[in-house]
Amino acid sequence: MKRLLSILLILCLPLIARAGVMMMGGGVPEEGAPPVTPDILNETFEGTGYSVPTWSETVGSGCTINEDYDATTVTGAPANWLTQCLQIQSATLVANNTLKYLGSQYPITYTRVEIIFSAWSVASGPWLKQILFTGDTTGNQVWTLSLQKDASNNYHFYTIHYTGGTDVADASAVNLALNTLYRVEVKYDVTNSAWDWKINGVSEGAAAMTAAMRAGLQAFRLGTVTTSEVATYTLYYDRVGIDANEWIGE
Ligand SMILES: [Ca+2]
Ligand SMILES: [Ca+2]
Repeated sequence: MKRLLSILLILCLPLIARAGVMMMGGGVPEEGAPPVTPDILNETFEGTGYSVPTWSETVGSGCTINEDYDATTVTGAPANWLTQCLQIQSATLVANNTLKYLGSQYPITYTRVEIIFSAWSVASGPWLKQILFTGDTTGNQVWTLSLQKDASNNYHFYTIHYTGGTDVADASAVNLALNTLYRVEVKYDVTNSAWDWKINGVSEGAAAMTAAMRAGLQAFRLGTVTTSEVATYTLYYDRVGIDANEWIGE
């Protein structure tokens, strides 16, 4: 009998523990709960074409944009990239990008993009290549993400954001490697005058913003935008999200 009670107790322990968590917290997420689902944009590239309408592509001569690329063949891609991701190959001095308008201009945005480079071919640093552009309703630059090659030929992420009536640049000290996943997250919060950006969950420099700021974010472009930097690269994007309230996270 005693043995039977012990077995029953062991079998019931997970239920007792779960009930305890629910009683304690109410809002405490259960273990294994899904991460934040982005409420403005949630693009995973699954299925034929884009997973969210409507993107418009500008494919440069000799370049590739493929939103149906087999994610399982990308070195460094995690399981949650699932079956498809976005591949962008840029040849040289041409614009090569895919653009989406968010439908409204959002004063608070938390953006997440996951990026893997499989090739970058340039002569020598210093050098800069914009790989993500965000704009307001009239197309003014809000913030951008670039790949920087410094004078020592190390690669970094590099941001520019608009605050105090000007473009402010910020280079990360994190040295990047090929075939490696990077989760880049950016907060541009006009309502609370706050800026921050993270690489793999680590802040690269939170800062207060001052007027004039851009009113908000509406245009969102992945890939090469400007045509002034000579370089070629192959990169992959996935799990592109924008949320109006909070960091999306991993
Ligand atoms: Ca697809
Ligand atoms: Ca995917």
